[in-house]
Amino acid sequence: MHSRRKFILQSLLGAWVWAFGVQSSWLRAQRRHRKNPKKSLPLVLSTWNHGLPANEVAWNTLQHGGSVVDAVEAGVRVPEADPKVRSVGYGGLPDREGRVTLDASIMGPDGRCGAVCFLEHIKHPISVARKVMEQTPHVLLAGEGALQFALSQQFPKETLLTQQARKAWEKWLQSSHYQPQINVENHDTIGMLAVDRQGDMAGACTTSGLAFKMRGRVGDSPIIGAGLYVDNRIGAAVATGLGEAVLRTLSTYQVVEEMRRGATPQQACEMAIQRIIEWHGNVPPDFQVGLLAVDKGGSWGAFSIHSGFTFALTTSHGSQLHTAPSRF
Ligand code: SD4
Repeated sequence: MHSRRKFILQSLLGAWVWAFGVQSSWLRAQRRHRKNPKKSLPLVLSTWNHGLPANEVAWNTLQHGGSVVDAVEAGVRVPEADPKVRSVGYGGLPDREGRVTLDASIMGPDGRCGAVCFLEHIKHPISVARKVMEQTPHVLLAGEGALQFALSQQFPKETLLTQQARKAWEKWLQSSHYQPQINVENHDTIGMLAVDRQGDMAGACTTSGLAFKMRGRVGDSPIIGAGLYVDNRIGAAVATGLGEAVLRTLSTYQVVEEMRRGATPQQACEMAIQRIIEWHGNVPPDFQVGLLAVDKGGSWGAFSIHSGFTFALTTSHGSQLHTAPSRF
């Protein structure tokens, strides 16, 4: 009994230390922004821990005169090329047939956007998405057609399945338990938003999607208004987590529309997460979704269903990793 009470007390103390330590870093950053909003621009915001090195490249691109579109493209190419990142580009976990299929989208300040989905053999789907935006009259190319287009644009055809990813797939095959849910081990799509000094903004989102998904499954990341949305007059938002939940409610479009109606980026993210929870019966769902948003003034917001959604923020104050507040 004595040790049980000690355990409960320790857990409560741990939760308090966690809440104070983690949440306060996020609150401090928001407060700093409110005091001096002008200093917050430019700004780069991206999902998960791998956002830190990605933000660095995006930030340097802006500092060297690149546009916001150049910045988000260059930024998310970092995890796309990193074989240790198991949910984006090269090294991403394959579908249940052992094939790596990628989804990506990009959207710029002029309202133009481009995307690819169910794309195989191309290490940088985000750059193919940009070519779709700039070189075609279309928004989204899929599968074989997307690959054909990429090859016509001189992207090299590569093997994206690494030894480690193959091993993970072979291990999965032993049980072949089909549970395409987002849990702690497999969520790390990169979504990135950048705002320059003038308040112009762009976003990018790239992923290998759910590990061991059904062949042909496409998530929210390449769908404009689901995984990514930018309206340069208002703000921008990006999503990570279970794509089906985001697709059902078009979360990033909702976030931007809430901001249009006067919500702050933080309030807008909270409203869109609430919509997902309501849609799924108003009980704590067994999946994760995280949202990030920015507005033209460089205010930003972050919110997730469950705790543990980290994001990287880079401003002239430097880069920090924060944990978003969450509903549960
Ligand atoms: C998907 N939203 O394909 C992506 C997965 C993800 O963090 O975001 N993982 O559903």
